[in-house]
Amino acid sequence: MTLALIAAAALAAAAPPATQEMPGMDHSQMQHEAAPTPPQAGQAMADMPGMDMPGMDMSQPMTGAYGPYAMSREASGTSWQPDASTHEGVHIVRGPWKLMLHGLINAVYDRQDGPRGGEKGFVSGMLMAMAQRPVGEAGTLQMRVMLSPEPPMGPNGYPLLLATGETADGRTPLVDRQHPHDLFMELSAAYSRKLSPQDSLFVYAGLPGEPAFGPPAFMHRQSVMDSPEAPISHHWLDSTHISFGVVTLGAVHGDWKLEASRYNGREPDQHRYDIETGALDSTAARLSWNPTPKLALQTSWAEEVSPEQLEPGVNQRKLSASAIYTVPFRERGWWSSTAAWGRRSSQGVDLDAWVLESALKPDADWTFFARAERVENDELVAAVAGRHGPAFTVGKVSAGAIRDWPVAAHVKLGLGALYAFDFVPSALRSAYGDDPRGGMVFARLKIA
Ligand SMILES: [Cu+2]
Repeated sequence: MTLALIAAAALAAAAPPATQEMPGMDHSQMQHEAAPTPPQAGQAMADMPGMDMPGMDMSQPMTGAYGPYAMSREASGTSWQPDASTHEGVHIVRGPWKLMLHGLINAVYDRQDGPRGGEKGFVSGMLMAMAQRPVGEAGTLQMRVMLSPEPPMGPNGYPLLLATGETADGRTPLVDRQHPHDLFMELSAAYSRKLSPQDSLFVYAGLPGEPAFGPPAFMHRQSVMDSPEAPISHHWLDSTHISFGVVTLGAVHGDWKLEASRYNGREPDQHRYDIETGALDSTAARLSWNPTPKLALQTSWAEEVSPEQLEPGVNQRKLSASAIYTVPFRERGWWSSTAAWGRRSSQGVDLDAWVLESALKPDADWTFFARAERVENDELVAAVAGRHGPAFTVGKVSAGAIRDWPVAAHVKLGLGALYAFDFVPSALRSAYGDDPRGGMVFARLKIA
C-alpha cells in the first residue's frame, strides 16, 4: 500500500512538465529515434535536424551486421526484432566505421512485500558500444562491447518475488531475488559476407556472448527495456544472453535467418567481475522470420550441458517461440509488444513459461509498460538444499511508466515507477502471504 502511494507520488511529481524547453536544445534532436529502412534510411537521418556531429556521413543507409537488411532489425546477440524498431542512441559514421553507443543506467528503490520480500536500493542497466565497417567488396565486420553497472549491488542481487536462478555464494540458489549481471555482458566480434542482394553468411563469436536462443534479451527488447525489473521468466527465455564462450554460424535469406551455436552452457557464477571459460559443450539453433517490417518471429532450441552451477551433471533442454510486433505511434512514438513461450526440460520434467508484454511511447516524454507472466517453477521451494523441489504455477502482472526530460545533448533523465501483483497457488500462501506485491521507483539516465 505504502508502495502504491510512493509510486503515485513519484508519478505525480514526474507529471508537471516544469520547463520542457532546454535553452539551446533542439527538442527534435532528443527524439532521434530513427527506424531506418533502406533505401530511405540514409536520407531520413540526413534530414534529421541537429545531427551534425563531426565526421558524420549519413549518405549510406545503415545496414545490418549479419545481412543485407536495415540495421534496426538487429537486437541483442544475433537476434532479430522488427525492422520498425527504434534504436535510441548515438550513431556516428567516421571514415569506413559506423559507431553506435546505446545505454541506460537506473537508480532503483525496490520493495517486495510479504514474508519472502525485502527492500533494496540498487543500480541496473547496460552500456553498449558497437563498431561496424565494410571489409572488402562483400564483407562486414562488427565488434561489440556491452558492460553492466550491476555487480556493485552485491552477489545476492535484489529482492524480486518469484524470480529464481544462479547463486550468490556457490552453495545456495537465489530464490525471490534477481542476480546481478556480469560486468562484461558481451565482448563479441562478427563477420558477415554478402552472397547476393538477399543472402549472406555470418559467423559470430563472443566471450561472453549470446547464443542463438530465444527472443532478444529483456534489456534489449523494446517491449520491456524501459522497465528496470527483470522478468521472472528470464531463465526460461533469455538468461543465456551472457554465455562465457559462444560461436554462432548463420545464414540469412531475405527475411529469414537460420543459425546454430556451440556455447559454454554453464550459467555465470557468483563472481561478477571476471571472465569465465569452459568447453563449448552446449548447442542452440534458431529460425527467425520477419514476414513484415512490423513483425519478428523466432523459434529456437537448446541442449545445455550442466547449466546450473549447483546441479552439476544435470542437463537441460530448452525450447522457445516468440512474436514481436512493433509499430510507429503518432508522429514520433511507437508501440511494441512481445508474446513468448519458453520450456525448460530436465530429468523428465517440463516447465513452461508464458509472457505477454507491451510498451507504448506516445511521445518523446512518456513511456508506459506492462507485462504478464505465467511460469512453472520448481525452485521456489527446495526439496533438499540446492535441489529443485515440486513445481508450482505462479504468475505476475507488472505495470509502470517513465517520464523523460532532455538534460544534455543525447542524454535524457527519466523518473519512473512500477507496481507488480504476484500470484501464487494456495500451497505457497504460507510462504508468500495472501497477496504478495512489489514495486519500484527509479531514476534513469538514457543515451538518446
Ligand atoms: Cu540476464
